[in-house]
Amino acid sequence: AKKAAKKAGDVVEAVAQAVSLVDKPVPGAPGSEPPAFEEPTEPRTPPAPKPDQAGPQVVSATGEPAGDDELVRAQHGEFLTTSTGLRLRDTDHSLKAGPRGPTLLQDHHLREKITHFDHERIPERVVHARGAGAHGVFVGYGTADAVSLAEFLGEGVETPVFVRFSTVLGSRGSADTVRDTRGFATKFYTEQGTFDLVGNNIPVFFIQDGIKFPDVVHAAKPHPDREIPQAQSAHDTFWDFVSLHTEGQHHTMWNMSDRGIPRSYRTMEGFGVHTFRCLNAAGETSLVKFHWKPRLGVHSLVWEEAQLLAGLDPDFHRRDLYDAIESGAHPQWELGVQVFPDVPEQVFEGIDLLDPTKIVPEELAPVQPIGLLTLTANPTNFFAETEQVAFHVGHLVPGIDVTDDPLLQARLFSYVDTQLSRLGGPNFNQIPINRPHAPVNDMLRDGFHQHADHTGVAPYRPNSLDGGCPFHAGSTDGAFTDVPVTVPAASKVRENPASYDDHFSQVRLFWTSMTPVEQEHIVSAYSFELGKCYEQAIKERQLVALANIDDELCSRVAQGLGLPAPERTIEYDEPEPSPALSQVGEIWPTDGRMVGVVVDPAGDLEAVAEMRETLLAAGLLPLLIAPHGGDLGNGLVAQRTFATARSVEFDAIVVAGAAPPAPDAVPARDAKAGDASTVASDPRVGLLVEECFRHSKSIAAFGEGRSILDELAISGAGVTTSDDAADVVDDLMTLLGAHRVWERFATTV
Ligand code: HDD
Repeated sequence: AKKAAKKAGDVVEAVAQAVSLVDKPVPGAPGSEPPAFEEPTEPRTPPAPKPDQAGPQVVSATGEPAGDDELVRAQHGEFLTTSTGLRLRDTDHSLKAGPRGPTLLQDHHLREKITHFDHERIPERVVHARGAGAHGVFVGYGTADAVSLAEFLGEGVETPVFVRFSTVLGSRGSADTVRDTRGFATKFYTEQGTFDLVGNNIPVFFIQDGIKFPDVVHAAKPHPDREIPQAQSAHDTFWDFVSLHTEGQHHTMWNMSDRGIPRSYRTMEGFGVHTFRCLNAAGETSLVKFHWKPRLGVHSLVWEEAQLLAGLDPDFHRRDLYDAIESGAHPQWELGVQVFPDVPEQVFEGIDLLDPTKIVPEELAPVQPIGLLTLTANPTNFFAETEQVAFHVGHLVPGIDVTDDPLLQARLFSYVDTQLSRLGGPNFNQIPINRPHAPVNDMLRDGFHQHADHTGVAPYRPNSLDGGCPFHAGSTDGAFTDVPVTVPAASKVRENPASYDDHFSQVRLFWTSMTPVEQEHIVSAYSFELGKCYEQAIKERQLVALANIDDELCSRVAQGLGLPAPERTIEYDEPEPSPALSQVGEIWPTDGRMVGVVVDPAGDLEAVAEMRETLLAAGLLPLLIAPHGGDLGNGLVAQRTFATARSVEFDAIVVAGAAPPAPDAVPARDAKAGDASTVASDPRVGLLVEECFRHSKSIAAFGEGRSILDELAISGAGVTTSDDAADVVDDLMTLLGAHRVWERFATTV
């Protein structure tokens, strides 16, 4: 080693000489400063693997749990080895003919390392490529027993789950806060086999028949020539498709509403979208729609925030989910069902239950809670878990079956098929994150990436050589029963039922269910998106669709585009609004909400410390923003500086007491982090507060902080000030429960 070090030293010296013409010190050269950090020379006791590192339990071909040794692939052994377990002396230098000579082909370690690296990437998902996942637990309430015999829904039954949230359109590296639908896919590792509920945060879909999925996705993805825009629907091909294909108008309206820009994955509803068929222990069936209801309520960003975040923190939703779980603010959703009688026509109150472009308003069929999901742990390895998880609407358990919804029927094909190229073969259910927790005893054999060491000689039925195993299970052994639904005699056709022709009544239902402020946001979203289109004909055609939804909506958007508002072309019965669709008006828990606190190190730090404790005790996350990082005094540490903080990260802002500016202070237009205390005059404080005001967030100030609000002329609804920090904290909690200061938004609709 000494010899090698000497040689390395020689080389460094040579380099140092070679570059000596440039007047720069060479790190590591003889005589230069030693490096600040030394690499450890002794192996340390490796950290214990996290509990979730083991992945779901592996079950061998005989149904017996496999040994732990088969699972341990984590990086916690003492010595570096090759993939075949050979201990390595050096992974930093390739084997060469002399220090300056060519690299030798025989260097297996070099080739293994580079080859493996070259193949590290797998194709991203064709849709829903960008996502974030988490582990958790689902606990059944037992209330679903009347409709489903699924054991995991039984009272108190705990089932491990993995949930993946996603955007639909963007690539893996795209921003989280774009206007888009969000995926909400849940894998329940039940003892009767894996059940996947592969839903979205929007209860309807663009198309009624899965055969059109490639069309809608091709239209919404970036243009094939320039591959722009990334993760956006604001472009010609998307609006071309939905304006021609008016069954997409309902889903589009949801995307243009605040639902298209969620505040957090934690504050989204989830929907199974399709109607499913459930079977209870008495053999009775019912039709069911699944809903996830977030405990924190349904909340959204405002459009400007979403746009700013896409640049300032493209990982906003991913980070929010991760941080909330790490901080113990475990996100929760109740699973609920709307239940309908399983009548032959599969229609409820005139709504075709097999049409995935329709909802059933909660006022007509209440969502009945059947269990609670809590996300408790972040993935240990993003690729292994979040990237490799493979969902499938066909992963069902006894008691839950599919219906003939033609969108669902096509999905039943697509989800296995896509994994063949994405995960490289048919054995993706053997990947740890996809492994069932129920014993697996299939007769699927061989294929790429086969990990099971199957025993026995007869993977076929019937057989006598393996004792006739495996046997069929009866329904009393927990077998899945296909519900023997009668299919009416019919001709083979490529047609939809007539009920599918109503493309507008429920879009209007959604529009009329919104409060004025939500309608205002919808008008702005359509105006923005269509304003980004180039083709006049597309804008005009979409305006006709809007005219068929609502006159006011159409004329406001037309005005924004500078086009005449067209006449309505389609008549239908006026729908009854569904107030349950609105996000405004309720008060929700505030756990895990982020509060930015502007602190002046020269101000009243005792009051700040006290307020911080109160906010933490209430489950909120206060982040101190100061002119400089590090220690602020009184035990307080800055988490953000004026250079790193931006309002969009916070749900509310508090301006804590600041020392008054010196009488001759000049507004520090170019103030930087680390400058002397400039809180009262720093324009970045003004920007923080003004943006929060514009985005209708709650604002509080106490002590001297009030003068900063006065200076900025910030007052009115949602602005709370007091001498005493305790008063403003109380007010702030109440304001945050409503999510936004709704009355502050201007409305003209
Ligand atoms: Fe899909 C992924 C949700 C219609 C074909 N879909 C995917 C994911 C979600 C949904 C949440 C991401 C799963 C994950 O996190 O891995 N998809 C939906 C919903 C739909 C829907 C709620 C309508 C109600 N999907 C749909 C149709 C087809 C597909 C009609 C094809 C006919 N979806 C796919 C896919 C994906 C997928 C190509 C891409 C990656 C994957 O499956 O694993 O197979």
